[in-house]
Amino acid sequence: MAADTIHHRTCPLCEASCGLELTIRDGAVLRIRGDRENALSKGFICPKGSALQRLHEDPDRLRAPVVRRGDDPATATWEEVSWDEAFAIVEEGLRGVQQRHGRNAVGAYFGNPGVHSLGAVMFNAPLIRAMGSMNIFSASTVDQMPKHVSSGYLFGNPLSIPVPDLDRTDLLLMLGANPYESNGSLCTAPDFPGRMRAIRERGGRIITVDPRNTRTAQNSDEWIPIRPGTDAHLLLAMLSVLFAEDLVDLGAIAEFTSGVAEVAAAVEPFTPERAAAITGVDAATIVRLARELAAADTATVYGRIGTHTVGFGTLASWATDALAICTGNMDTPGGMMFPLAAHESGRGKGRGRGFSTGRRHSRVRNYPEVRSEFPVAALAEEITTPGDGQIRALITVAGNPVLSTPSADRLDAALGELEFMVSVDPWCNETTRHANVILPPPSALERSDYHMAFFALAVHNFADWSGPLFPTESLQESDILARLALIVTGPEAGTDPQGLYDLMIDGALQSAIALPDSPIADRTVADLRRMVTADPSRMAVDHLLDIMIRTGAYGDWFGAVPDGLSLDVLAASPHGVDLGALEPRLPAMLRTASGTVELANPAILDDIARLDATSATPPDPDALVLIGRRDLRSNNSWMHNVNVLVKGKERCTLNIHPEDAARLGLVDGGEAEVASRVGRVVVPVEITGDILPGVVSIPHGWGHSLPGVRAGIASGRPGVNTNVLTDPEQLDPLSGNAVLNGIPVTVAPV
Ligand SMILES: Nc1nc2c(c(=O)[nH]1)N[C@H]1C(S)=C(S)[C@@H](COP(=O)(O)OP(=O)(O)OC[C@H]3O[C@@H](n4cnc5c(=O)[nH]c(N)nc54)[C@H](O)[C@@H]3O)O[C@H]1N2
Ligand SMILES: Nc1nc2c(c(=O)[nH]1)N[C@H]1C(S)=C(S)[C@@H](COP(=O)(O)OP(=O)(O)OC[C@H]3O[C@@H](n4cnc5c(=O)[nH]c(N)nc54)[C@H](O)[C@@H]3O)O[C@H]1N2
Ligand code: SF4
Ligand SMILES: [Mo]
Repeated sequence: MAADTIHHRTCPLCEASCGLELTIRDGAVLRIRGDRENALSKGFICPKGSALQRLHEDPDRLRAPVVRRGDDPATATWEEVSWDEAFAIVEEGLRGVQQRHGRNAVGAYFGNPGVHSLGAVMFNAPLIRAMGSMNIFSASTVDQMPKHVSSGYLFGNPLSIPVPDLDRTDLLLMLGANPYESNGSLCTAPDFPGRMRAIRERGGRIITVDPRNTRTAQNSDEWIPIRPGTDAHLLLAMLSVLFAEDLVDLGAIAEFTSGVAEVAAAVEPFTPERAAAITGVDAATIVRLARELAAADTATVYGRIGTHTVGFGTLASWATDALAICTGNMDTPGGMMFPLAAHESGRGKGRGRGFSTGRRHSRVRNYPEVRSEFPVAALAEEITTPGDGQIRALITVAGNPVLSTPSADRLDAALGELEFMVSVDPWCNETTRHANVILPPPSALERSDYHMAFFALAVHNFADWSGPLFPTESLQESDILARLALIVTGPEAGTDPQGLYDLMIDGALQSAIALPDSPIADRTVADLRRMVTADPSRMAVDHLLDIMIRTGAYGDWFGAVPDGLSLDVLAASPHGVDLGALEPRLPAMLRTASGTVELANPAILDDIARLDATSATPPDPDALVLIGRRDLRSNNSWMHNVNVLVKGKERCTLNIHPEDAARLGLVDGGEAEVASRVGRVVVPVEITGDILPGVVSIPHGWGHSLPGVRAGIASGRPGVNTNVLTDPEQLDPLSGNAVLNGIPVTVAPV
């Protein structure tokens, strides 16, 4: 018997990006533990991390491309084919639609796990460019798009997202986030709960604003219950208190911040008394919160899903950052800070073109493009509404919009009307069952990992790369996406992804050589390309990553900077590389046209006026609104086929307060029908005092009972699809983000 071997890699399953230690025996994973020597996660692991191996071993996970035979998902069969056969069918399908209906007739949806897969992170963009279609959608518009838009307006770059400096702050004000279950989002902080404990142990305070008394709220110093969808009122009222009491002090960023006076005037009507009537948070508490924020030595204001997936998501997102700015807590240790990841250049002139939206509009409901996407809430209508530009073929990559997007049943029906659909996905699920061809990428243990998006959001600068643990016969995700890009480009593009890789590698090297003051100005592309591609075990994504890292903020510039980073250095550092505590990055990273932090972008001021105008309606005391929730052992829609994660008590339940349950005649464990403007579901009732009266909650990502889903365990514990209830007409107009929290519903016993 061979000796056990140890392998280290980053867990790709959520944003926390924990370091894992895998013990391998006889070619299989024997055990997965947290890597205690990992510089960022220090041994932390959650129950999902150890399930990585079960996902890899899941018999329902596709290992080869499959082609659907039959039109009805309930009776269709799937035939395994070779990669070449699969791509031939995809070519005929996609090019046929392009020829018959034009380029906009091929649409695409990109889902969340793509952001966790290096192949998709690198090759979704080339695929989108090659499509030349305006019909691009993603999970961003059921998630964080409001943050991109507010960052775009404030800092000129939608990717400049400040994170709370958890390890140094004295005050964490958290809204609409539940890191005890989610492990944190737009804030990569493995062991978020441990970091929260540390804040309190060093004498700091944590205040959590949430309609539910979550585990996060329970482990805070204070829980402030709030009516769903009203955070913008609370936050604007806090700003108005700061101005009214002369507590505004911008600190070091004052000299390059503009628009303070305009904001002061705009927030004036939002008094604490007015906000109290709308939010349910009393006026004295609002005043105290503003004063506490101003008085704290250092403070952070961190808002997530609950503040973003609402009708004023962008405004609420802006207001969290505006509060940090106005209290001197932006871009300073212990406040909100900008990470600098190893693949980022960190260069910048401190100004740029700024951010705007609306270069194009969606065909049916005229929504503006935001970051070159349309709201996913508009996907179904773009498929079903005839006319020029109607979507007739769809590419999905790492997404399950039939469970994750508003009015999901309507989208489910719409997918059945497509002329052709191809999905890049390891499972045949609620969405991909509609595909003509499913192209499965390898498992997370068969690929390279570098958590690019999330190291750029980490509370401590850090880098970690790992190569594949197991070999695979399958194509890498980059190969699949590159082949798709070539197909949609047209016959002239050929079929060899290597051509695309060479183009991208040479292009990246050429730009690095051409940079002003480039340390490699005297080198040639050919010479550098040889260095990057020397190791035959590395793949295209590794080559591209190596270039980014070597020419990044900590890079070795191909030897020009001694002791700098390269992929070789990361490969030799199984526990990751500690790149130090976060450091101030303003004003160099600004990309606004004015070269200032633009507090008072006209779009934001207009939205403040919109909030002012719409807040007249007082909440109806008898009405119920629906919100979501997350559970530590789940992850959106796709980890319910792992028995250790789903066994035990039913988790897809309706949480309701005892008073509401009594009033409506609901009993714990009984069933309730929940109905919204657009749909209805029947769901088991779970009565709990940990939710506000007037608010009910159902988690998303469930509803695996649809015919044709190939997931044995998930189908046995299907739950219901809460997105049958969410309303595609309800959007945050600035970002196109769907409203997923605060949906008016009625509830009745069954
Ligand atoms: N009501 C309500 N709805 C919500 C939310 C909510 O809070 N409430 N949250 C929203 C949020 S934040 C998000 S991010 C979305 C998620 O929405 P989606 O991204 O649409 O859905 P996921 O459930 O993440 O499904 C991911 C798909 O990726 C596949 N997959 C897994 N790993 C890989 C891989 O390595 N490569 C590829 N190609 N595919 C892979 C899975 O099989 C699955 O089909 O849901 C949103 N929907
Ligand atoms: N275990 C697990 N982890 C996950 C995921 C998962 O599905 N399961 N999904 C991952 C993804 S894609 C994401 S984006 C992140 C999300 O990470 P988080 O943002 O932490 O998401 P949630 O746990 O849903 O927490 C949102 C909280 O907002 C509250 N809320 C709802 N409406 C409002 C409101 O109007 N105002 C306020 N203040 N609060 C409100 C809800 O009660 C809930 O407690 O989690 C990631 N991690
Ligand atoms: S917290 Fe996230 S990254 Fe860490 S082990 Fe769990 S799923 Fe993986
Ligand atoms: Mo998400």
